[in-house]
Amino acid sequence: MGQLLSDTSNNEDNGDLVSSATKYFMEIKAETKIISQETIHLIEFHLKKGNIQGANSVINDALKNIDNAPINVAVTGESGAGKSSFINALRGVEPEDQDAAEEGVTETTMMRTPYKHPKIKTLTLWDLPGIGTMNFPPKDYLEKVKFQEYDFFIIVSATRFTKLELDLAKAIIFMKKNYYFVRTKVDNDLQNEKKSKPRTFDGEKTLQQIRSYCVNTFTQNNMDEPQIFLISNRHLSDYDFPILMDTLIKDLPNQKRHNFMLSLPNITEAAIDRKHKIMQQYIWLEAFKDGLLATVPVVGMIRDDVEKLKEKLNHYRVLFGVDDESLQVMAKDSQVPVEQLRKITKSPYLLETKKEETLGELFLKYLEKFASASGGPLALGLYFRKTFYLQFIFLDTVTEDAKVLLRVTYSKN
Ligand SMILES: Nc1nc2c(ncn2[C@@H]2O[C@H](COP(=O)(O)OP(=O)(O)OP(=O)(O)O)[C@@H](O)[C@H]2O)c(=O)[nH]1
Ligand SMILES: [Mg+2]
Repeated sequence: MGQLLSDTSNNEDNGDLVSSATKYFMEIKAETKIISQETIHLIEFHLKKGNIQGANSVINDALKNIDNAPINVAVTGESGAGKSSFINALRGVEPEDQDAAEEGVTETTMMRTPYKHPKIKTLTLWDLPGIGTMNFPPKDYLEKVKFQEYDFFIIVSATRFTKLELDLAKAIIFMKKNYYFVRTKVDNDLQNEKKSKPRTFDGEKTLQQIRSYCVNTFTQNNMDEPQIFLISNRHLSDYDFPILMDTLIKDLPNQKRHNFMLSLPNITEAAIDRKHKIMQQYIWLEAFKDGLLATVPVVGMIRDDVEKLKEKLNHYRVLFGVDDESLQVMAKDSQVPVEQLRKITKSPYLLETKKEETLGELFLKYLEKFASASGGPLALGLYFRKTFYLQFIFLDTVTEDAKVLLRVTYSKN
């Protein structure tokens, strides 16, 4: 984040703005960018021409698009394949939670059922009946389940994929949508194998066997071997679940990546870091947009800023799963007392002021500390307002908290 502070160019120098924007976007990997290359070019184009208003409105539209673009995920598969469990895993809810997708051994999925993500309102996961149970040819099945509404399809199986599911995949491609084959319950397979062959058991080999067994069906049906993701809905940080998430993010259109990434459970430190990076991009865009129009640097902090910052911090805590409610759930799952979890995190105390001190004063103190750690006092005339630096500080704090909590609770599982 050092580069954000070192740039103190004044607002009228468009050359600096252009190079700063270009440099920032260049450093972000293509597969994690939240705005498209065309949008980046458009911003640069306006800036080069000195059309500040134009650049500002392009960023404004891009941010609105990121906030509002609906994401719809279709999850299909035969009864008992693990659809509900997969949906619950993606929504970060436990089966016994009130609005969890019902998991069970009986066939509970007869029609498509939408499940909204509890934190990301634009994300809906759709539980679809398996193609085998519907008795329709693929094209009709896709029409019935309203295929055009989804961003992609997850085809789930706890055994091998059926010929009908392979045909479904072909039909999905024909409709210009993406599909992903997901083989669930590999934890069960590994356990069974271990029981039956305790001496010669080799986990990697078993996984390889499951994979080639699945792939066989494709070659037998003259289809190219697709990537098959072997997962366990009970152990998300293991096997191919993290790779599946990376693949989904990479394949999504830029503007949908931000919310999808934020929706994902904190299963690994890499996943948390990814959330951090994606949120940083968003704040950066907001700050940059704001800075384009700011003619006078805002020196102090107004009460409105303070209120908004409070809201932001709380929002980040929820998104990163380090808010009070999440801590309670985590405490219950990991059997670590909630007070202990609170004690090892920093974000719950960020807004605690000492006697007589206002939040505004406290925030300025954070800024001073932050600035001196980054090598020097914050220069006036930054085109990023101070409130944005505070958002970066908050973001860093919740990220660190999420990692600390992951380490503590993971070691207990
Ligand atoms: N060990 C293990 N069990 C799983 C996994 N995924 C699902 N299960 C269990 O398998 C059973 C069926 O899972 P569901 O998620 O209800 O399957 P479904 O596809 O929604 O089934 P229907 O609603 O009947 O269509 C439940 O008891 C789950 O707890 C997994 O990855 N590993
Ligand atoms: Mg179900």
